[in-house]
Amino acid sequence: MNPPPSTPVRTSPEVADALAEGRPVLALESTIISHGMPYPDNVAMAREVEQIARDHGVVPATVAVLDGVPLAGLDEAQLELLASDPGVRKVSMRDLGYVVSRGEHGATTVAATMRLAHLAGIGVFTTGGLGGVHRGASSSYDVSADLTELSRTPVTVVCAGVKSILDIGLTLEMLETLGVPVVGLGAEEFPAFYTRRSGFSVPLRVDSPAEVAAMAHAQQALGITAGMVVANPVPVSDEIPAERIDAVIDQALGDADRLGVRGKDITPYLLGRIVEITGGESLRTNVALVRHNAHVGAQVAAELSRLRG
Ligand code: PSU
Ligand code: MN
Repeated sequence: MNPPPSTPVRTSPEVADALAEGRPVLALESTIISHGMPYPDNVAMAREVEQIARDHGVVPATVAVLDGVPLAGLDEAQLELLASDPGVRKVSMRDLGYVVSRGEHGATTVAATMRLAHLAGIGVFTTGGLGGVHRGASSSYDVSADLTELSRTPVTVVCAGVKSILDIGLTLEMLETLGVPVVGLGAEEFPAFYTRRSGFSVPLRVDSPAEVAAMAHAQQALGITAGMVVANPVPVSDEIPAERIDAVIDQALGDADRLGVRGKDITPYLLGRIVEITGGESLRTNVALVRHNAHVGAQVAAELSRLRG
């Protein structure tokens, strides 16, 4: 039964059983593990979000490529490897064929995780933050493939918005152009990851995971192939005030510029630098918002499986 012959993604027995029986499954990404947080906080976070899904009666499916095999559903040793092996490549859409053909290890970004989740038959995915349009994109052309993938793959992505290392306004405009709905969960303002404030209104508002699931279900009924962004603000008790984190981000961006960091390395560099500058405070906020997103993602997955049941 495993792997199912119709999909190129190898699902763990637990994930395969849940999918076959129509029980809810929640996809989780791995770039956040390998390139988004330091060891061992990263592996602790990865285990914790899996447990949160289970506590909601939802099967977690962390997605990655190991030894060239696309996987949905990892065991302890595989999570540990992703968290600690410096040879794990950051894999976005353009990189998938490369790592698979060479038998390498890859940690999947939002874009690549969405695609593999969809291929495996998983419709809901939780992460921390999305990629988007970088500041200065008018000259660098640096726009994350996460946005393109959201336009063509019907997976609901629960996140805490996007960081102001990106140009939030342009990211929202681009998502609108691409036909990707962005819904604020219980929020009028689009959240900026570390803070609930961004200065931008959220285009659409919903107030429960059930409403999110109903919307994903309606999109499917309409034959819309785009995914959806659920912006779930960081809990008030965990947020870093906007003015404080903005100053830190400006400092980190300045450092990146001086060092000439760009392309796929820019987001991992900035995340690491922000942890350094804040003396670990940003990491605690990052873990807290991922946890919060996992609770919401699990509830959306449960509601969606009920609707599709
Ligand atoms: N934002 C975060 N943490 C992350 C990322 C973004 O707060 O780990 C990762 C995600 O995997 C996202 C990727 O999909 O960075 C975007 O990278 P790029 O801009 O190179 O597409
Ligand atoms: Mn980029």
